[in-house]
Amino acid sequence: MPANLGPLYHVAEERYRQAITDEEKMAALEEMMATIPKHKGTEKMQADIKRRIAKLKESMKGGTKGPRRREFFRIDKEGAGQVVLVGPPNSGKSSMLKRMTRAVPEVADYPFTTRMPLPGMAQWENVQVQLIDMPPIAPETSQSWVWALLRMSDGLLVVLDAGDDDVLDQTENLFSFMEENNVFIKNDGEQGFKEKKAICAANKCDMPGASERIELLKEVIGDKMDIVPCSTATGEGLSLLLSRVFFEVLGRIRVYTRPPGKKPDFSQPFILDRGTTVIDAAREVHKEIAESLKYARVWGKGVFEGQMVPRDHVLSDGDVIVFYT
Ligand SMILES: Nc1nc2c(ncn2[C@@H]2O[C@H](COP(=O)(O)OP(=O)(O)OP(=O)(O)O)[C@@H](O)[C@H]2O)c(=O)[nH]1
Ligand SMILES: [Mg+2]
Repeated sequence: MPANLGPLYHVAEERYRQAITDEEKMAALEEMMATIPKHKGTEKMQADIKRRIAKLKESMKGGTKGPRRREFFRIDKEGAGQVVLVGPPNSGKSSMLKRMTRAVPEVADYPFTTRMPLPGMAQWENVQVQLIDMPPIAPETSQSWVWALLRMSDGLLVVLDAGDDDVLDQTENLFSFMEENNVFIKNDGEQGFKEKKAICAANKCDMPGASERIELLKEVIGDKMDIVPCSTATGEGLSLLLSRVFFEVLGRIRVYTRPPGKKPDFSQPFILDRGTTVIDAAREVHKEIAESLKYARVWGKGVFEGQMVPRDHVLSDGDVIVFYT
C-alpha cells in the first residue's frame, strides 16, 4: 500500500535529516509522528519513528546518576508564526515582549537578566504573531536549547541597542557568534534549516545620538536585513516593526472569503504564505471547495472589483475571494 506522505511530513523528515542537536532531532521526530498519515500503509514507519523517539529519550537522559540533566525547551507555534528575539545583553528584548504582548518578563537595567525563554502573542491589526523572549546571545548563555529554539523558529527579530556607543561591535560579535553556532541570517532566496529570515529592531531610538548610530548600522548591516528604528519606551516604530515581521519575515498575507451574496468577516483572516494561488487558498479553506472549484472572483489590489480569476491567480494581502463551485 502506498504511504502517501503529505508535504508536512516531508518537511519534518527533512528537519530530522538536518538536525544537529538531540533537541532538534526529538522535535523533528515528534513532528514526523504528528504529521504522518495514520493508516495501514504507514504502520511500519510509525513504529520505526516511535522506536527512534524512545531510543533518543533514553540517550538524552544520559544514565540515571549522570550529574547534568540537559534542559530542553520546545515552544509550540501559535498565531501567524513564531519569531524569536535575539540580541546582545540589555538591548531591550524583554522590554519589547512586555510592551507588545501580555507576557510579564523581568526587565532590568543590567545585562543577563533573562535566563529562560518566554513566549507571548503580539497583536498587529487582525493577526497575532508569537514572540519569544530569550536570554542574550552570548558565550555565557550559550546552551544547545538556545540554538535549537532559534533554528526551529519561523524567523528572528534582532533587537539592538541604538542608545549604546558599542552597538556596532555588539552587532558584529552577535552575528559571528550566531554563525559559529550554525544560525545564519538570510533574507533572499530559499532558507535551509540553519538559515533564518530576520529583521532588525534598532531599539532605544529615543536616546541621544541614536539616529546617528542607526545611520551607521544601516551602512554596515543594511544590505543583510531591514532596520526599523523603534523604542519600547515611547512605542515609536513598533507597529511598523510588527507589520514587517508579518509580511517580510514570516512572508504571510491575509485573505478573506465570503459566501456568494454575503459580507466578508474582516476579523477572521485566512493567513496564507505570500505567493499562494486561488486553488491553494481553496484547499486551505475546504478540501471539497478545491475539488469542485470552477472559478473565483477577487476584490482587492491588482484586480478590478470582482474580477473573475483563474485557479493559478496569485493572491495579495487584503483580497476578498468568492469561490464558485
Ligand atoms: N531609553 C530606553 N530604554 C529602554 C528601551 N527599551 C529598554 N530599555 C531599558 O533597557 C534596559 C534593559 O532592558 P531589558 O528589556 O531588560 O533588556 P534585555 O535585552 O531583555 O536584557 P537581557 O535579558 O539582560 O539580555 C532596561 O533598563 C530598560 O528599561 C527603550 O526603547 N528606550
Ligand atoms: Mg531580557
